[in-house]
Amino acid sequence: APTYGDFVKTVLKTKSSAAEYKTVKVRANGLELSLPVQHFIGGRFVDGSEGKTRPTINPATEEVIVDVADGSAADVDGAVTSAKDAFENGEWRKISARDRGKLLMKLADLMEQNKEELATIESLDSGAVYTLAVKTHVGMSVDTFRYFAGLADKIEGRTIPINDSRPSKNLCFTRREPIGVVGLIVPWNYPLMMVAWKAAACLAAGNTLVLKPAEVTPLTALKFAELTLKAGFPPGVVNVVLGAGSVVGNAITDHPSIRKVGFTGSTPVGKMIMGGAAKTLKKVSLELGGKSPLIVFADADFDRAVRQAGQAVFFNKGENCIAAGRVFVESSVHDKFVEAVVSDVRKMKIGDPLDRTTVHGPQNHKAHFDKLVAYIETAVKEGATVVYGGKRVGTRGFFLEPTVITGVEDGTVAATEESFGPIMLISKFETLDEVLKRANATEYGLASGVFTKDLNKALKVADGLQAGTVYVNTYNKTDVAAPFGGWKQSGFGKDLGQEALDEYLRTKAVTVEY
Ligand code: TAP
Repeated sequence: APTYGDFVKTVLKTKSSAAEYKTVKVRANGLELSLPVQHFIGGRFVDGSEGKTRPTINPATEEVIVDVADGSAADVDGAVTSAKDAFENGEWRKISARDRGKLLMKLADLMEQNKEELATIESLDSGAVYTLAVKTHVGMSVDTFRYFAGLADKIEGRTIPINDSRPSKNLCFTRREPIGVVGLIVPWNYPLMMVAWKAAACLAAGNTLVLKPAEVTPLTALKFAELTLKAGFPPGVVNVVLGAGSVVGNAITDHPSIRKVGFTGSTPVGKMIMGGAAKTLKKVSLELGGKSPLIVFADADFDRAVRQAGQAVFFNKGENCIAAGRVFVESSVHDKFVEAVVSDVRKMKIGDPLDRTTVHGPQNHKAHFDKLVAYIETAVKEGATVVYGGKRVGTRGFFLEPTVITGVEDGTVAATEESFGPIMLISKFETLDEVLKRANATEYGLASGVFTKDLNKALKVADGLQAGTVYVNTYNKTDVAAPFGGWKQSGFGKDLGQEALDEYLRTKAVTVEY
């Protein structure tokens, strides 16, 4: 178990400056962790204007890890002022695109060098299983920064054959320019990775940013800030303000000098952000909730479908935006499928996320755990059957058994609302047309999957599914190079892939007469 330390004065010397700030030392996972706990504004860790703090809780033990700053609208304003100054007057806009890419690459290298520490902090703060945190939470964050580092000097405009003003001639070309100060608001399920998915594209495009991590998982965002300092990012390019969505998030959405908000979170908050951003006509991109269907045909490679369906639902304790929210199984193999899934789930080791043999850790925080318990109760009230799990594990920590539920009727709360937890809902189907219709009968459209050996069926289903991502004979195969984002009320705008850069750029058309 971690031991909890006192404030320690930390001095970080970089080539150009020396920063002095508070950290808290924590021992966990055989490591001495050093946790920054203040806002990061203008290249310095600082207390908030109101001096308020709030605890961040370890979901495996329910103990306080550390107290961190709790910000205000004034703190956001300070961060925006720094970000604006860095964008308009600082070194950031003067360095070449290639040097910007090098800084991002350096940041990725530092993240990789510190991956054990980052993954341990993620595990303590979010309950992520350590082995997964190393590979996905941190590993994919490193890959994301490397991918966008490589794109920084490949942002190109076009030359366009407009009509000449005869007898003169005209040259028209476009420049792809950064937008300016960008606000990033991220959730708690992959705290560092959600920062990386947005910040890497945002910085590669040349913007400066003000980031608000989720209130319940602030710690890796602060380590990220510390690493930008070590990498040598100019002050004000990256700013982190901690605090509540209703205060700090709201202030970001409202701030007139922020020209774009990149948001990942729930659909209701996404709508509030879009409404708020309308007041100053900010550009927004929204990665929102999902209820992703996974369709298993009787002719699928059965063992693979069972294994992958388990991953599709239980990966990261179901706190995965693309988690398969509903599994449709062709009726002839339904019972066999349920049996096989339950047999796999039984073997999942639940416990301390830092233990290398654990595969299922605690849910992220108490409010979320309580919501999941209520969700299961609702499903049962609606007539569904819990065939496995559904109960709390132990009395300390927010551990929930991986749960398998059958007999979910279309149109019920369970069938239509996202759980965001380790709950597999299985329904039977008879025909392709029927299942496609049922799979699309949701306002969400984030991801989807289909398992079949029949190429025709696979392609027909892939054509018909209304979702930003379709997986065929696989699931969760997210790659930094592939665009990722929802349709319908799952939002708009892509993270990852070259398309993500568009979210953080604006086009200028320049016309010359000669
Ligand atoms: P939200 O409640 O939407 O929170 C997301 C972020 O928005 C948090 O930082 C939150 O701050 C902030 N926020 C809350 N109210 C705000 C407001 N009025 N103005 C501005 N910001 C505000 O979601 P959650 O509970 O953290 O995450 C679960 C949901 O996120 C699920 O629906 C899930 O599907 C979705 N999600 C989607 C994806 C993708 S990629 N589509 C990925 C992860 C999660 P606090 O710190 O106060 O909470």
